Amino acid sequence: MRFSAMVAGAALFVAACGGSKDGAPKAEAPSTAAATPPAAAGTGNTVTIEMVTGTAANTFKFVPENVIIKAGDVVVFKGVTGSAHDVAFDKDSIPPGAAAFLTAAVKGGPQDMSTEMISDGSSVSVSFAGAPAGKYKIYCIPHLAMGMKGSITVQ
Ligand SMILES: [Cu+2]
Repeated sequence: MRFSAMVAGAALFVAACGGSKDGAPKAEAPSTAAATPPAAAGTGNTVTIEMVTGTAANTFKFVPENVIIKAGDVVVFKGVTGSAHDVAFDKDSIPPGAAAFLTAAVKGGPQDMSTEMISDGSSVSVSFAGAPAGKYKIYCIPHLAMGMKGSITVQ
């Protein structure tokens, strides 16, 4: 609403100036230019989250467990040690409006918003370009019971 009001105001301002000059109103051109949304801000940074199996029995984790990124960053989930892991986004905790983004960006797993199994040495990258800001909770499906969880906060 605020953006539309600004566009209307700019158009009126231009119309007032242009109209008094030569009698030909020029209100149309600036309104189309102003309607173009700004490009999604993104740093293009890459953040790696390793998926590891600890030395103690039944210890599986994301390292680091919690990361903070900016929209436009890419998160690489890398299998490092142990059995294969996957990454599932917790549908019940994602930010408003994030479902469509995640459904399109995270695929291949046994449920919506989850990746295929990632074995040692391989990785899956997820671009957060266009991701709504907020906290995204993640977990590894086979190791959820063992507490393999984490979060990605998009600023
Ligand atoms: Cu796992």
